Amino acid sequence: MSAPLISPSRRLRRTPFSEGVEAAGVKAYTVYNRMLLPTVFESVEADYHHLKRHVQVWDVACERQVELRGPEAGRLMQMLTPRDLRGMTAGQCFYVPIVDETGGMLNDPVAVKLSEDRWWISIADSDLLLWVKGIAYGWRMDVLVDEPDVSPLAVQGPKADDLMARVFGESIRDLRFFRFSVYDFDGHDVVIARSGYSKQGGFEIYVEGTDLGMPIWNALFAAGEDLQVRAGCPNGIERIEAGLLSYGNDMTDDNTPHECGLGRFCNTQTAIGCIGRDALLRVAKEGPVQQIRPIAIDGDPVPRCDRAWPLFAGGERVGQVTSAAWSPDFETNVAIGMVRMTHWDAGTRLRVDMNGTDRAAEVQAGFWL
Ligand code: THG
Repeated sequence: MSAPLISPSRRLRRTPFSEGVEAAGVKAYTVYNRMLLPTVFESVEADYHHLKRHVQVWDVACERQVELRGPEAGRLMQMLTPRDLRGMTAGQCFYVPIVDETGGMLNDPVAVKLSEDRWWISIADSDLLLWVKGIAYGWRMDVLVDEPDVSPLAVQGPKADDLMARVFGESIRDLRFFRFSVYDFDGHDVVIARSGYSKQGGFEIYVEGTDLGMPIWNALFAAGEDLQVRAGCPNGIERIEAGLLSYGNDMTDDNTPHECGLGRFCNTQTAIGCIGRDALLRVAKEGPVQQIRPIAIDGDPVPRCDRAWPLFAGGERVGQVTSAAWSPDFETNVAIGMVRMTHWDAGTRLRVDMNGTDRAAEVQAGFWL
């Protein structure tokens, strides 16, 4: 069965790396922040095995930056998230839930503190820029908010350190997790963080402008031939095994961070001035009544999960599966679901309705990676 194509247009933005992605034989894209995001090169399974053994270069330019610049940048950043940012220094990245006034998730980006008065918010797939601009304007804050032309390029996999050391120098091996530093590429300063949307280890290069895009892409491929470097993309199987959540899939603005299992990234008591504080203090006190859980689905490989699959116990609806894939390494279907408190204990047996086909499933104690 051949899937319908996506019609290209100016509205669906290309990236500084699109030329390289196309030359590498991209087979499928999704749309993320109105930008093309590759989803398949060889096959999702072949890409998965390669990611876990070698090293891949990912065009994740769709992780757009919302830049905050000015004397009140730090104050605005703290208004946006219930995570306490007081201990965060320039050079650090923080995974930060962003919530609205009801405590509903608006995005789950990575905040990059470039300096006291300059931040990047590396966003997931929702129009966060409009929310941030509205808040800054409404509060008459002394801060500029815009989307700079900054395109992350991820280098992920067990050989990422070796590849990056060849292109950016040995010192990059010393970079710690969720820290960034500035490295030289051909006389240009580039911000590089040790981070990325996989559990295989690696880096994210924040490429400023378009001109350096293909030169950096090409340098990585030229340096990594013997490391079997390939073009890749966030992998649908690996990220479920790892429990990395996908905004719009696994959570929406109907969910609180606590429901999403992101309570550990909230310090609502001490995050003074954050939007949604009262609402979150309530849910933090009572505890959520449903929460994200790893779920194994029995039997043969499941079809693509492109809508929520209801979860049942007996005749009662107790939640939904929001992401699922066959895992070759764990030889089971791995899934992420939102499950009601009454049925979220590890070992609970459930039924999942996959677009009309019923299957047995079980709540797991933890994610697979
Ligand atoms: N990198 C950058 N921007 C991004 C993503 C990214 N924007 C979109 C999307 N991914 C945002 N979502 C996530 C989800 C998980 C993580 C990062 C971004 C992540 N989580 C780790 C974990 O949960 O184990 C580590 C969190 C921590 O310890 O702080 O990395 O990938 N630039």
